[in-house]
Amino acid sequence: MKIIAADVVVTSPNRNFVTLKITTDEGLTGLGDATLNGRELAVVSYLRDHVAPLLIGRDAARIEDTWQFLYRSGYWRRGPVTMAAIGAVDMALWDLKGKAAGMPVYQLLGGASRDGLMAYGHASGTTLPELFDSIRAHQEQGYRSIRVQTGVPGLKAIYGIAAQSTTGERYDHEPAQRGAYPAEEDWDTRAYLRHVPTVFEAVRNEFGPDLPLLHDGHHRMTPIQAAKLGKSLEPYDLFWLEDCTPAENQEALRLVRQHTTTPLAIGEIFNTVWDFQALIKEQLIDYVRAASTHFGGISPLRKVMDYAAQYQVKSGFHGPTDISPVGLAAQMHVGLAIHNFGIQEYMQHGAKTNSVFRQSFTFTDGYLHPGDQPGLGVELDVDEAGKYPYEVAYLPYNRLADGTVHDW
Ligand code: EZ4
Ligand code: CO
Repeated sequence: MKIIAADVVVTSPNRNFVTLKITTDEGLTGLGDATLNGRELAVVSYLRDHVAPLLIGRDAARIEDTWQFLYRSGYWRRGPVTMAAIGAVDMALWDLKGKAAGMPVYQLLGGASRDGLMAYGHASGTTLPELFDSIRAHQEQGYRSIRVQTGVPGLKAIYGIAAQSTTGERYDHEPAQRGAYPAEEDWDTRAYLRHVPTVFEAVRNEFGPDLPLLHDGHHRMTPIQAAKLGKSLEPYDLFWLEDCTPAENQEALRLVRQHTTTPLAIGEIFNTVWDFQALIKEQLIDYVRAASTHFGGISPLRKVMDYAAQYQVKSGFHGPTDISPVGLAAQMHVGLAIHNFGIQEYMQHGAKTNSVFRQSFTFTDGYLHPGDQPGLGVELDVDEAGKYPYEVAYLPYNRLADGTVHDW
């Protein structure tokens, strides 16, 4: 099974996506997600200029060898651009292997360890009534676990508050915004730390003790602030507190961990297993937030989870809308197969995205399943994709009241 073509497809139905399509001499095609939100074209160039030419003529069956070849022969290893490109190749080769075998990828990974993947959705609101409506709307869609983000009094625009759709069109271009310059948002950590516990108290009073609740700190706190938040949220029994400190300094989690029993999740911007090495070994986290797309694909995701299993650390793969349906399917196959699955983030793509990416996964009563089509179970409609050319879009950024740039 030789690779005869490796094409990069850029499309922007409800948001920008980069997809690698590998074709074999037997006429099979495999897909990989290479979407890097706000920096998409860098990965397009990495793939088109430096990876695709190396793939032609290679044996598509050699997934591990191809991964190691791309990772080690590149010399300048790691980083989001490199790992998104390698990840797309890895996913496409697993897709091809499944199609060649006539099996869904999870069967090749050892078969299902469960019937479905518990998914959490993103509820948000600028006020409590808006937030409660959003939680109820998610429950009506079947979600059994909910991420809660709210506005903070005094702050205008902050991460995680979805624009309320009036057109029925989903908001999945967020948090990136179309336009040639990043939008500016404001931030005040003290106001946030005061407000968030009151929100969780109100949510618990309204929805009871049972509903799993999650929260994303989005890298904005210092270790001692994060420790304080974790402690103040303990009465509300969170499923997890995510990205409480910036991803670069993993030692920060040691301090947070000493002070709170609120479970911790991190890793959506991590690229390799080495980023998790100390965090898992020292049992400083409870959930691995990596995404197949930004972590080098299915192969390394499986490896980090097998390592994490020794320490009872579970999965909580990153599933915002900037992970394409291909990337989402890839991590669903891993989640179904591994023993130490925790939860899967699932934001849902918009109708146009779903017309470009034909999917066979299901979402029933709050549980995802990747489906039983051979391979990943996602097909790309290239004609439909061609209707939506790339549009420049950037993630927002934060400034404090005095104008200082802050983590967003
Ligand atoms: O901000 O995917 O948990 N989810 C997140 C996401 C990230 C975006 C960045 O591209 O933090 O919303
Ligand atoms: Co996050």
